[in-house]
Amino acid sequence: MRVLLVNTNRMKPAIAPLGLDYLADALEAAGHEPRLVDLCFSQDIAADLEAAVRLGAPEVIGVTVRNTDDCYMSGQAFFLPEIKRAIQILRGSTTAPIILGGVGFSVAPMAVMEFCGADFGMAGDAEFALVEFLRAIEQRRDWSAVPGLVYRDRGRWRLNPVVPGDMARLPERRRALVDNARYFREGGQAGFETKRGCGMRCLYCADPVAKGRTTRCAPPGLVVGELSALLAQNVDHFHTCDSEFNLPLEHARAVCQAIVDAGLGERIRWYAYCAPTPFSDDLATLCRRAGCVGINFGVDSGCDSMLRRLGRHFTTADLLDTAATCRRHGLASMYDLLLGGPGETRATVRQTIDLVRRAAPDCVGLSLGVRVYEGTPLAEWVRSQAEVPSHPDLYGAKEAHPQLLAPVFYVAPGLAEDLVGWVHELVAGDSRFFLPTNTATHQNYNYNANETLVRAIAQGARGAYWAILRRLRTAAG
Ligand code: B12
Repeated sequence: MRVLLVNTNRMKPAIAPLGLDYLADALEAAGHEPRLVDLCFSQDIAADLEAAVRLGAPEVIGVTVRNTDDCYMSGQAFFLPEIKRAIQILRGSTTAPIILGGVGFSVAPMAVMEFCGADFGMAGDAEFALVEFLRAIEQRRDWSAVPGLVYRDRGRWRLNPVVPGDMARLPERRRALVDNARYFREGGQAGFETKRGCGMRCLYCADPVAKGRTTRCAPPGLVVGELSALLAQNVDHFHTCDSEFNLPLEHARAVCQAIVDAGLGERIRWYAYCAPTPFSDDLATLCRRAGCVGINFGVDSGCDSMLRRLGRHFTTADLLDTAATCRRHGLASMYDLLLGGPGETRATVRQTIDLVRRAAPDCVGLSLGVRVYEGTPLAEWVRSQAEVPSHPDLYGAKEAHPQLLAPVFYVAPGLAEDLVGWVHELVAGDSRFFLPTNTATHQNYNYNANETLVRAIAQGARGAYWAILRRLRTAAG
Protein backbone atom coordinates (compact mmCIF):
# COMPACT_ATOMS: atom_id res chain seq x y z
CA MET A 1 0.00 0.00 0.00
CA ARG A 2 1.02 3.62 -0.47
CA VAL A 3 1.63 5.00 3.04
CA LEU A 4 2.30 8.66 3.68
CA LEU A 5 4.25 9.21 6.90
CA VAL A 6 4.00 12.67 8.44
CA ASN A 7 6.58 14.12 10.82
CA THR A 8 4.98 16.79 13.00
CA ASN A 9 7.94 17.67 15.22
CA ARG A 10 9.04 21.22 14.39
CA MET A 11 11.21 21.94 17.42
CA LYS A 12 14.65 23.43 16.78
CA PRO A 13 17.37 22.31 16.86
CA ALA A 14 15.85 19.68 14.60
CA ILE A 15 15.74 16.08 15.79
CA ALA A 16 15.05 13.50 13.09
CA PRO A 17 11.89 11.36 13.32
CA LEU A 18 13.72 8.15 14.15
CA GLY A 19 10.49 6.17 14.60
CA LEU A 20 9.47 6.93 11.01
CA ASP A 21 12.87 5.88 9.64
CA TYR A 22 12.43 2.54 11.43
CA LEU A 23 8.83 2.11 10.29
CA ALA A 24 9.83 2.75 6.66
CA ASP A 25 12.23 -0.22 6.76
CA ALA A 26 9.51 -2.47 8.19
CA LEU A 27 6.93 -1.28 5.66
CA GLU A 28 9.26 -1.76 2.70
CA ALA A 29 10.26 -5.21 3.91
CA ALA A 30 6.55 -6.09 3.86
CA GLY A 31 6.15 -4.76 0.31
CA HIS A 32 4.55 -1.38 1.08
CA GLU A 33 5.58 2.01 -0.30
CA PRO A 34 6.27 4.53 2.45
CA ARG A 35 6.80 8.21 1.67
CA LEU A 36 7.63 11.05 4.01
CA VAL A 37 6.28 14.56 4.35
CA ASP A 38 8.52 16.26 6.87
CA LEU A 39 6.94 19.32 8.49
CA CYS A 40 10.06 20.07 10.52
CA PHE A 41 11.51 22.32 7.83
CA SER A 42 8.20 23.31 6.18
CA GLN A 43 7.54 26.96 5.38
CA ASP A 44 3.90 26.27 4.47
CA ILE A 45 2.40 23.30 6.26
CA ALA A 46 -0.95 23.26 4.43
CA ALA A 47 0.70 23.48 1.00
CA ASP A 48 3.21 20.74 1.82
CA LEU A 49 0.58 18.37 3.19
CA GLU A 50 -1.76 18.96 0.25
CA ALA A 51 1.05 18.47 -2.27
CA ALA A 52 2.15 15.25 -0.57
CA VAL A 53 -1.39 13.89 -0.77
CA ARG A 54 -1.81 14.99 -4.40
CA LEU A 55 1.49 13.52 -5.57
CA GLY A 56 1.55 10.38 -3.43
CA ALA A 57 -2.16 9.45 -3.50
CA PRO A 58 -1.74 7.66 -0.15
CA GLU A 59 -4.03 4.84 0.87
CA VAL A 60 -3.12 5.25 4.55
CA ILE A 61 -1.58 8.19 6.40
CA GLY A 62 0.57 7.76 9.50
CA VAL A 63 1.23 10.78 11.70
CA THR A 64 3.98 10.63 14.30
CA VAL A 65 3.55 12.31 17.67
CA ARG A 66 6.99 12.23 19.30
CA ASN A 67 6.20 15.06 21.68
CA THR A 68 2.89 16.16 23.10
CA ASP A 69 4.72 19.02 24.87
CA ASP A 70 8.17 20.24 25.82
CA CYS A 71 7.92 18.84 29.34
CA TYR A 72 9.59 21.98 30.65
CA MET A 73 7.93 24.08 33.34
CA SER A 74 9.23 27.43 32.23
CA GLY A 75 8.37 26.69 28.58
CA GLN A 76 5.08 24.76 28.67
CA ALA A 77 4.84 24.47 24.89
CA PHE A 78 1.90 22.22 23.94
CA PHE A 79 2.13 20.70 20.44
CA LEU A 80 -1.13 18.81 20.02
CA PRO A 81 -3.14 21.82 18.71
CA GLU A 82 -0.80 22.14 15.71
CA ILE A 83 -0.87 18.37 15.16
CA LYS A 84 -4.68 18.47 15.24
CA ARG A 85 -4.56 21.27 12.66
CA ALA A 86 -2.34 19.12 10.39
CA ILE A 87 -4.87 16.29 10.68
CA GLN A 88 -7.68 18.65 9.69
CA ILE A 89 -5.72 19.76 6.62
CA LEU A 90 -5.15 16.12 5.65
CA ARG A 91 -8.85 15.39 6.15
CA GLY A 92 -9.66 18.22 3.74
CA SER A 93 -7.52 16.65 1.00
CA THR A 94 -8.12 12.89 1.28
CA THR A 95 -10.41 10.21 2.65
CA ALA A 96 -7.47 7.89 3.40
CA PRO A 97 -7.56 6.71 7.03
CA ILE A 98 -5.26 8.59 9.38
CA ILE A 99 -3.39 6.69 12.09
CA LEU A 100 -1.40 8.27 14.93
CA GLY A 101 1.57 6.76 16.74
CA GLY A 102 4.86 7.65 18.42
CA VAL A 103 6.27 7.88 21.93
CA GLY A 104 4.32 11.05 22.85
CA PHE A 105 1.16 9.39 21.56
CA SER A 106 1.88 6.21 23.51
CA VAL A 107 2.10 8.07 26.83
CA ALA A 108 -1.63 8.88 26.63
CA PRO A 109 -3.16 7.16 23.57
CA MET A 110 -6.84 7.60 24.37
CA ALA A 111 -6.55 11.24 25.42
CA VAL A 112 -4.48 12.11 22.32
CA MET A 113 -7.07 10.40 20.09
CA GLU A 114 -9.88 12.37 21.71
CA PHE A 115 -7.96 15.60 21.29
CA CYS A 116 -6.65 15.15 17.74
CA GLY A 117 -9.56 13.32 16.14
CA ALA A 118 -7.70 10.83 13.88
CA ASP A 119 -9.28 7.56 12.70
CA PHE A 120 -6.86 5.16 14.38
CA GLY A 121 -3.93 5.17 16.77
CA MET A 122 -1.21 2.71 17.60
CA ALA A 123 0.42 2.60 21.03
CA GLY A 124 3.89 1.11 21.51
CA ASP A 125 6.24 -0.59 19.05
CA ALA A 126 4.82 -0.43 15.55
CA GLU A 127 7.14 -2.19 13.09
CA PHE A 128 5.12 -5.41 13.18
CA ALA A 129 1.76 -4.06 14.35
CA LEU A 130 1.52 -1.44 11.59
CA VAL A 131 2.20 -4.07 8.94
CA GLU A 132 -0.52 -6.22 10.51
CA PHE A 133 -2.92 -3.26 10.48
CA LEU A 134 -2.22 -2.53 6.80
CA ARG A 135 -2.85 -6.18 5.99
CA ALA A 136 -6.21 -5.99 7.76
CA ILE A 137 -7.18 -2.81 5.86
CA GLU A 138 -5.97 -4.16 2.50
CA GLN A 139 -7.76 -7.47 2.89
CA ARG A 140 -10.80 -5.86 4.56
CA ARG A 141 -10.24 -8.08 7.56
CA ASP A 142 -11.06 -7.48 11.18
CA TRP A 143 -8.45 -5.30 12.90
CA SER A 144 -9.72 -5.78 16.41
CA ALA A 145 -6.74 -8.01 17.34
CA VAL A 146 -3.94 -5.76 16.02
CA PRO A 147 -1.56 -5.07 18.95
CA GLY A 148 -1.76 -1.57 20.42
CA LEU A 149 -4.44 -0.42 17.97
CA VAL A 150 -6.80 2.35 19.05
CA TYR A 151 -10.04 2.35 17.10
CA ARG A 152 -13.68 3.24 17.40
CA ASP A 153 -16.08 0.49 18.24
CA ARG A 154 -19.78 1.28 18.64
CA GLY A 155 -19.06 4.94 19.32
CA ARG A 156 -16.28 4.35 21.88
CA TRP A 157 -12.49 4.32 21.60
CA ARG A 158 -10.91 0.96 22.27
CA LEU A 159 -7.23 0.20 22.90
CA ASN A 160 -5.97 -3.30 22.14
CA PRO A 161 -3.32 -4.74 24.45
CA VAL A 162 0.17 -3.65 23.43
CA VAL A 163 2.44 -6.55 22.45
CA PRO A 164 6.12 -5.61 22.38
CA GLY A 165 7.75 -6.46 19.05
CA ASP A 166 10.59 -8.99 18.88
CA MET A 167 13.62 -6.85 18.07
CA ALA A 168 15.55 -9.89 16.83
CA ARG A 169 13.11 -10.09 13.91
CA LEU A 170 13.45 -6.45 12.84
CA PRO A 171 14.64 -5.86 9.29
CA GLU A 172 17.94 -4.13 8.60
CA ARG A 173 17.87 -0.47 9.66
CA ARG A 174 18.78 1.42 6.52
CA ARG A 175 17.86 4.91 7.80
CA ALA A 176 16.83 5.84 4.29
CA LEU A 177 13.43 7.59 4.56
CA VAL A 178 14.51 10.70 6.43
CA ASP A 179 17.02 13.30 5.20
CA ASN A 180 19.47 12.38 7.94
CA ALA A 181 22.25 14.45 6.38
CA ARG A 182 20.15 17.62 6.69
CA TYR A 183 19.12 16.76 10.24
CA PHE A 184 22.78 16.30 11.03
CA ARG A 185 23.68 19.70 9.56
CA GLU A 186 20.87 21.45 11.41
CA GLY A 187 20.50 19.24 14.50
CA GLY A 188 24.13 18.24 15.09
CA GLN A 189 23.52 14.55 15.93
CA ALA A 190 21.54 11.45 14.94
CA GLY A 191 19.68 9.10 17.23
CA PHE A 192 20.06 5.31 17.34
CA GLU A 193 18.31 2.79 19.52
CA THR A 194 19.80 -0.33 21.12
CA LYS A 195 16.83 -1.41 23.24
CA ARG A 196 13.28 -0.57 24.29
CA GLY A 197 11.41 -0.53 27.55
CA CYS A 198 12.39 0.05 31.17
CA GLY A 199 11.56 -2.03 34.22
CA MET A 200 12.50 0.67 36.76
CA ARG A 201 9.78 2.18 38.93
CA CYS A 202 10.72 5.86 39.02
CA LEU A 203 7.78 7.82 40.41
CA TYR A 204 7.34 10.31 37.58
CA CYS A 205 8.69 8.55 34.48
CA ALA A 206 6.51 8.04 31.41
CA ASP A 207 8.94 5.65 29.69
CA PRO A 208 7.45 2.46 31.20
CA VAL A 209 4.03 3.78 30.14
CA ALA A 210 5.02 4.53 26.55
CA LYS A 211 7.64 1.85 25.97
CA GLY A 212 6.59 -0.89 28.38
CA ARG A 213 8.30 -2.44 31.39
CA THR A 214 9.84 -5.38 29.58
CA THR A 215 13.23 -4.63 28.11
CA ARG A 216 13.68 -5.71 24.48
CA CYS A 217 17.23 -5.66 23.17
CA ALA A 218 18.24 -5.09 19.56
CA PRO A 219 20.84 -7.54 18.23
CA PRO A 220 24.21 -5.72 18.40
CA GLY A 221 24.72 -6.46 14.69
CA LEU A 222 21.55 -4.50 13.87
CA VAL A 223 22.92 -1.50 15.75
CA VAL A 224 26.29 -1.70 13.98
CA GLY A 225 24.55 -1.91 10.60
CA GLU A 226 22.49 1.17 11.45
CA LEU A 227 25.53 3.19 12.53
CA SER A 228 27.33 2.17 9.34
CA ALA A 229 24.34 3.26 7.24
CA LEU A 230 24.42 6.69 8.88
CA LEU A 231 28.18 6.95 8.55
CA ALA A 232 27.73 6.38 4.82
CA GLN A 233 25.50 9.50 4.89
CA ASN A 234 28.39 11.40 6.54
CA VAL A 235 26.67 11.41 9.90
CA ASP A 236 29.20 10.60 12.63
CA HIS A 237 27.86 12.03 15.93
CA PHE A 238 25.12 10.07 17.65
CA HIS A 239 22.89 9.93 20.70
CA THR A 240 21.34 6.75 22.11
CA CYS A 241 17.54 6.64 22.08
CA ASP A 242 17.15 3.98 24.77
CA SER A 243 15.66 4.82 28.14
CA GLU A 244 18.98 3.96 29.81
CA PHE A 245 21.89 2.57 27.78
CA ASN A 246 23.41 0.65 30.74
CA LEU A 247 20.23 -1.25 31.66
CA PRO A 248 20.77 -4.16 31.20
CA LEU A 249 24.52 -3.88 31.57
CA GLU A 250 25.37 -7.02 29.60
CA HIS A 251 23.61 -5.75 26.51
CA ALA A 252 25.39 -2.38 26.72
CA ARG A 253 28.68 -4.26 26.83
CA ALA A 254 27.68 -6.42 23.86
CA VAL A 255 26.75 -3.37 21.77
CA CYS A 256 30.02 -1.60 22.61
CA GLN A 257 32.01 -4.72 21.79
CA ALA A 258 30.23 -5.11 18.43
CA ILE A 259 31.01 -1.47 17.57
CA VAL A 260 34.68 -2.02 18.48
CA ASP A 261 34.83 -5.30 16.51
CA ALA A 262 33.36 -3.58 13.46
CA GLY A 263 36.18 -1.00 13.61
CA LEU A 264 33.75 1.91 14.13
CA GLY A 265 35.00 3.02 17.54
CA GLU A 266 37.55 5.41 16.03
CA ARG A 267 35.20 6.75 13.38
CA ILE A 268 32.18 7.79 15.41
CA ARG A 269 31.42 9.90 18.47
CA TRP A 270 28.38 9.16 20.58
CA TYR A 271 26.58 10.15 23.74
CA ALA A 272 24.25 8.12 25.94
CA TYR A 273 21.59 8.42 28.58
CA CYS A 274 22.60 6.16 31.48
CA ALA A 275 21.42 5.31 34.97
CA PRO A 276 24.05 6.24 37.62
CA THR A 277 24.40 2.53 38.44
CA PRO A 278 25.54 0.01 37.31
CA PHE A 279 28.48 1.98 35.95
CA SER A 280 31.87 0.38 36.33
CA ASP A 281 35.43 1.08 35.12
CA ASP A 282 34.97 -1.86 32.84
CA LEU A 283 31.87 -0.41 31.12
CA ALA A 284 33.45 3.04 30.92
CA THR A 285 36.54 1.58 29.18
CA LEU A 286 34.42 -0.30 26.70
CA CYS A 287 32.15 2.69 26.00
CA ARG A 288 35.16 4.92 25.35
CA ARG A 289 36.73 2.34 23.00
CA ALA A 290 33.42 2.17 21.12
CA GLY A 291 33.43 5.94 20.49
CA CYS A 292 31.32 7.13 23.41
CA VAL A 293 32.50 10.56 24.56
CA GLY A 294 29.86 11.71 27.01
CA ILE A 295 27.11 10.42 29.25
CA ASN A 296 24.02 12.08 30.63
CA PHE A 297 23.04 10.47 33.93
CA GLY A 298 19.47 10.68 35.20
CA VAL A 299 20.42 11.62 38.75
CA ASP A 300 17.36 13.59 39.91
CA SER A 301 18.51 14.33 43.45
CA GLY A 302 21.55 14.40 45.68
CA CYS A 303 19.58 13.56 48.78
CA ASP A 304 18.95 9.92 49.79
CA SER A 305 15.46 10.48 51.18
CA MET A 306 14.42 12.16 47.91
CA LEU A 307 15.97 9.39 45.82
CA ARG A 308 13.90 6.87 47.76
CA ARG A 309 10.71 8.92 47.33
CA LEU A 310 11.36 9.23 43.61
CA GLY A 311 11.72 5.44 43.39
CA ARG A 312 15.36 5.54 42.30
CA HIS A 313 17.55 2.46 42.77
CA PHE A 314 20.86 4.15 43.68
CA THR A 315 22.25 6.26 46.53
CA THR A 316 24.19 9.49 46.85
CA ALA A 317 27.38 7.46 47.43
CA ASP A 318 26.93 5.99 43.94
CA LEU A 319 26.64 9.51 42.52
CA LEU A 320 30.07 10.42 43.87
CA ASP A 321 31.58 7.32 42.22
CA THR A 322 29.94 7.65 38.81
CA ALA A 323 31.32 11.07 37.85
CA ALA A 324 34.76 9.99 39.13
CA THR A 325 34.64 6.87 36.94
CA CYS A 326 33.85 9.03 33.90
CA ARG A 327 36.77 11.33 34.67
CA ARG A 328 39.17 8.39 34.90
CA HIS A 329 38.16 7.23 31.43
CA GLY A 330 37.98 10.51 29.55
CA LEU A 331 34.19 10.54 29.31
CA ALA A 332 32.40 13.86 29.79
CA SER A 333 29.59 13.59 32.32
CA MET A 334 26.32 15.39 32.77
CA TYR A 335 24.06 15.04 35.83
CA ASP A 336 20.38 15.69 35.26
CA LEU A 337 18.48 16.95 38.31
CA LEU A 338 14.74 17.03 38.82
CA LEU A 339 13.86 19.43 41.61
CA GLY A 340 10.52 20.09 43.27
CA GLY A 341 9.14 16.54 43.52
CA PRO A 342 7.14 15.14 46.44
CA GLY A 343 8.95 15.75 49.72
CA GLU A 344 11.36 18.33 48.31
CA THR A 345 12.22 21.23 50.61
CA ARG A 346 14.72 24.07 50.41
CA ALA A 347 17.01 21.93 52.58
CA THR A 348 16.91 18.94 50.21
CA VAL A 349 17.56 21.21 47.22
CA ARG A 350 20.58 22.69 49.01
CA GLN A 351 21.81 19.22 49.91
CA THR A 352 21.47 18.17 46.26
CA ILE A 353 23.42 21.12 44.92
CA ASP A 354 26.16 20.52 47.52
CA LEU A 355 26.43 16.82 46.69
CA VAL A 356 26.55 17.44 42.97
CA ARG A 357 29.27 20.03 43.47
CA ARG A 358 31.28 17.39 45.34
CA ALA A 359 30.67 14.74 42.68
CA ALA A 360 31.92 17.31 40.15
CA PRO A 361 30.45 16.17 36.84
CA ASP A 362 31.25 18.40 33.86
CA CYS A 363 27.68 19.73 33.62
CA VAL A 364 24.48 19.72 35.62
CA GLY A 365 21.05 20.11 34.03
CA LEU A 366 18.28 21.48 36.22
CA SER A 367 14.59 20.83 35.69
CA LEU A 368 12.37 22.61 38.14
CA GLY A 369 8.90 21.16 38.66
CA VAL A 370 7.95 17.61 37.68
CA ARG A 371 5.74 17.00 34.64
CA VAL A 372 2.89 14.75 35.74
CA TYR A 373 2.05 12.16 33.08
CA GLU A 374 -1.05 9.98 33.08
CA GLY A 375 -0.28 6.37 33.95
CA THR A 376 2.69 7.14 36.22
CA PRO A 377 2.78 6.48 39.99
CA LEU A 378 3.12 10.26 40.42
CA ALA A 379 -0.23 10.87 38.71
CA GLU A 380 -1.85 8.31 40.99
CA TRP A 381 -0.29 9.86 44.10
CA VAL A 382 -1.27 13.40 43.07
CA ARG A 383 -4.88 12.27 42.51
CA SER A 384 -4.95 10.54 45.89
CA GLN A 385 -4.35 13.96 47.43
CA ALA A 386 -6.83 16.12 45.51
CA GLU A 387 -8.62 16.48 42.19
CA VAL A 388 -6.25 17.69 39.47
CA PRO A 389 -8.00 21.06 38.74
CA SER A 390 -8.04 22.13 42.39
CA HIS A 391 -4.75 20.55 43.48
CA PRO A 392 -2.78 23.28 45.29
CA ASP A 393 0.64 21.96 44.21
CA LEU A 394 -0.05 21.54 40.52
CA TYR A 395 0.82 24.21 37.96
CA GLY A 396 0.14 24.69 34.27
CA ALA A 397 -2.93 23.54 32.37
CA LYS A 398 -4.54 21.65 35.28
CA GLU A 399 -8.01 23.17 34.86
CA ALA A 400 -8.33 22.77 31.09
CA HIS A 401 -6.61 19.35 31.08
CA PRO A 402 -7.47 17.34 34.20
CA GLN A 403 -6.40 14.21 32.29
CA LEU A 404 -2.88 15.77 32.21
CA LEU A 405 -2.57 15.93 28.42
CA ALA A 406 -1.27 19.51 28.26
CA PRO A 407 1.69 20.35 30.52
CA VAL A 408 0.87 20.06 34.23
CA PHE A 409 3.68 20.17 36.80
CA TYR A 410 3.98 19.24 40.44
CA VAL A 411 6.01 21.44 42.78
CA ALA A 412 6.22 20.56 46.48
CA PRO A 413 4.52 22.99 48.88
CA GLY A 414 6.50 26.09 49.76
CA LEU A 415 8.87 25.81 46.83
CA ALA A 416 6.98 27.12 43.84
CA GLU A 417 7.33 30.78 44.58
CA ASP A 418 10.50 31.98 42.92
CA LEU A 419 12.00 28.48 42.71
CA VAL A 420 13.88 29.44 39.54
CA GLY A 421 15.26 32.67 41.03
CA TRP A 422 16.26 30.98 44.24
CA VAL A 423 18.04 28.10 42.50
CA HIS A 424 19.80 30.64 40.28
CA GLU A 425 21.14 32.29 43.42
CA LEU A 426 22.11 28.95 44.92
CA VAL A 427 24.31 27.95 41.99
CA ALA A 428 25.46 31.49 41.28
CA GLY A 429 28.78 31.68 39.56
CA ASP A 430 28.99 27.96 38.87
CA SER A 431 28.72 27.77 35.11
CA ARG A 432 28.48 23.97 35.10
CA PHE A 433 24.79 24.32 35.96
CA PHE A 434 22.30 24.68 33.12
CA LEU A 435 19.19 26.51 34.28
CA PRO A 436 15.86 27.32 32.69
CA THR A 437 15.80 30.40 30.47
CA ASN A 438 19.29 31.65 31.06
CA THR A 439 20.11 32.34 27.43
CA ALA A 440 22.67 35.05 28.03
CA THR A 441 25.18 32.61 29.48
CA HIS A 442 24.60 29.67 27.09
CA GLN A 443 22.88 27.83 29.91
CA ASN A 444 19.33 27.55 28.56
CA TYR A 445 18.57 23.93 29.14
CA ASN A 446 15.33 23.72 27.15
CA TYR A 447 16.12 22.14 23.78
CA ASN A 448 12.92 23.54 22.29
CA ALA A 449 13.45 26.77 20.31
CA ASN A 450 17.01 26.99 21.60
CA GLU A 451 18.57 29.67 19.40
CA THR A 452 21.97 29.35 21.02
CA LEU A 453 22.17 25.72 19.95
CA VAL A 454 20.72 26.36 16.51
CA ARG A 455 23.41 28.98 15.83
CA ALA A 456 26.25 26.86 17.21
CA ILE A 457 25.21 23.86 15.10
CA ALA A 458 24.93 26.02 11.98
CA GLN A 459 28.53 27.02 12.67
CA GLY A 460 29.63 23.39 12.87
CA ALA A 461 29.07 22.29 16.47
CA ARG A 462 28.18 18.59 16.79
CA GLY A 463 27.20 16.22 19.57
CA ALA A 464 24.84 16.08 22.55
CA TYR A 465 23.30 19.46 23.27
CA TRP A 466 24.66 19.67 26.78
CA ALA A 467 28.14 18.96 25.41
CA ILE A 468 27.74 21.75 22.83
CA LEU A 469 26.51 24.16 25.53
CA ARG A 470 29.46 23.13 27.68
CA ARG A 471 31.91 23.91 24.89
CA LEU A 472 30.28 27.31 24.26
CA ARG A 473 30.48 28.12 27.93
CA THR A 474 34.14 27.15 28.09
CA ALA A 475 34.90 29.18 24.97
CA ALA A 476 33.10 32.18 26.51
CA GLY A 477 35.47 31.82 29.50
C1 B12 B 1 16.78 10.24 23.00
C2 B12 B 1 15.75 11.26 23.38
C3 B12 B 1 16.07 12.61 23.21
C4 B12 B 1 17.36 13.06 22.53
C5 B12 B 1 17.18 12.84 21.01
C6 B12 B 1 18.43 12.36 20.34
C7 B12 B 1 18.23 12.08 18.88
N1 B12 B 1 19.18 12.51 18.09
O1 B12 B 1 17.26 11.46 18.48
C8 B12 B 1 17.44 14.55 22.95
C9 B12 B 1 18.30 14.67 24.21
C10 B12 B 1 17.98 15.52 21.92
C11 B12 B 1 15.97 14.83 23.33
C12 B12 B 1 15.42 16.08 23.36
C13 B12 B 1 14.10 16.33 23.72
N2 B12 B 1 13.21 15.45 24.23
CO1 B12 B 1 13.51 13.55 24.26
N3 B12 B 1 13.60 11.68 24.32
C14 B12 B 1 14.49 10.85 23.88
C15 B12 B 1 14.03 9.39 24.09
C16 B12 B 1 14.84 8.76 25.22
C17 B12 B 1 14.12 8.54 22.83
C18 B12 B 1 13.29 9.03 21.64
C19 B12 B 1 13.40 8.07 20.50
O2 B12 B 1 13.92 8.40 19.46
N4 B12 B 1 12.95 6.81 20.71
C20 B12 B 1 13.15 5.72 19.73
C21 B12 B 1 12.07 5.72 18.62
C22 B12 B 1 12.37 4.68 17.58
O3 B12 B 1 10.85 5.40 19.25
P1 B12 B 1 9.48 6.11 18.85
O4 B12 B 1 9.69 7.47 18.38
O5 B12 B 1 8.57 5.88 20.00
O6 B12 B 1 8.95 5.23 17.61
C23 B12 B 1 8.38 3.94 17.73
C24 B12 B 1 6.87 3.94 18.09
O7 B12 B 1 6.47 5.00 18.91
C25 B12 B 1 6.17 3.92 16.77
N5 B12 B 1 5.87 5.16 16.05
C26 B12 B 1 6.58 6.29 15.92
N6 B12 B 1 5.98 7.12 15.05
C27 B12 B 1 4.85 6.52 14.61
C28 B12 B 1 3.88 6.91 13.69
C29 B12 B 1 2.82 6.04 13.39
C30 B12 B 1 1.81 6.45 12.40
C31 B12 B 1 2.73 4.79 14.05
C32 B12 B 1 1.59 3.87 13.78
C33 B12 B 1 3.70 4.40 14.97
C34 B12 B 1 4.76 5.26 15.24
O8 B12 B 1 7.05 3.16 15.95
C35 B12 B 1 8.42 3.37 16.32
C36 B12 B 1 9.13 2.04 16.24
O9 B12 B 1 8.49 1.04 17.01
C37 B12 B 1 12.52 9.60 24.49
C38 B12 B 1 11.96 8.60 25.48
C39 B12 B 1 11.85 7.23 24.84
N7 B12 B 1 12.24 6.24 25.57
O10 B12 B 1 11.44 7.09 23.70
C40 B12 B 1 12.50 11.06 25.00
C41 B12 B 1 11.25 11.90 24.81
C42 B12 B 1 10.67 11.65 23.44
N8 B12 B 1 11.74 13.27 24.88
C43 B12 B 1 10.91 14.08 25.42
C44 B12 B 1 11.10 15.50 25.49
C45 B12 B 1 10.09 16.28 26.30
C46 B12 B 1 12.17 16.12 24.83
C47 B12 B 1 12.42 17.64 24.71
C48 B12 B 1 11.20 18.46 24.35
C49 B12 B 1 13.04 18.11 26.05
C50 B12 B 1 13.35 19.60 26.12
N9 B12 B 1 12.41 20.41 26.55
O11 B12 B 1 14.44 19.98 25.81
C51 B12 B 1 13.51 17.69 23.60
C52 B12 B 1 12.92 17.87 22.19
C53 B12 B 1 13.97 17.78 21.09
C54 B12 B 1 13.36 17.78 19.70
N10 B12 B 1 13.83 18.67 18.84
O12 B12 B 1 12.50 16.98 19.38
C55 B12 B 1 9.70 13.35 25.99
C56 B12 B 1 8.40 13.62 25.25
C57 B12 B 1 7.23 13.57 26.21
C58 B12 B 1 5.94 13.97 25.59
N11 B12 B 1 4.88 13.38 26.05
O13 B12 B 1 5.86 14.81 24.76
C59 B12 B 1 10.18 11.86 25.97
C60 B12 B 1 9.10 10.81 25.73
C61 B12 B 1 10.87 11.60 27.33
C62 B12 B 1 9.92 11.67 28.49
N12 B12 B 1 9.37 10.58 28.95
O14 B12 B 1 9.66 12.70 29.03
N13 B12 B 1 15.29 13.67 23.55
